[in-house]
Amino acid sequence: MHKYLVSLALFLLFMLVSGCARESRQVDSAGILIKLAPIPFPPIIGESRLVIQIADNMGNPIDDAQMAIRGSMSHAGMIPVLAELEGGGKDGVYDVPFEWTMAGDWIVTVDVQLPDGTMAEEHFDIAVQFEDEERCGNPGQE
Ligand SMILES: [Cu+2]
Repeated sequence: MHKYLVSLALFLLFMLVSGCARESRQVDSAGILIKLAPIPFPPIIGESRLVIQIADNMGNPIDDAQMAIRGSMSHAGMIPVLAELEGGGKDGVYDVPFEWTMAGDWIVTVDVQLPDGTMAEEHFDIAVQFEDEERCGNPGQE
């Protein structure tokens, strides 16, 4: 029952994120499904986590994926933020520490490699909110 609730909560979270992120739920040509949800949501500047869910095209969770995670923004002078896995997945879910260093519109790229060499990549558009800091990027764009 507890496990069911966790799954339900994750499902709702992913639904929530996919409503805001333009490319959050796509199956790529390799047939690997990559979902991503920032916690907390909506994300704010500072230390946070990315909950990443990896499954095959039948929906079976994949726990032994390697991942390279890179967050960037489109403006000049932005230093990309890289994140590392701290172990494997559990039921296909990976919990990755990540720091949002600026507010504004981010693109998080997740590169996945499976033990058999299969590779997949997915991009997620994520809007990070600011607390006290100024919004980065061009204010005239909005
Ligand atoms: Cu920036």
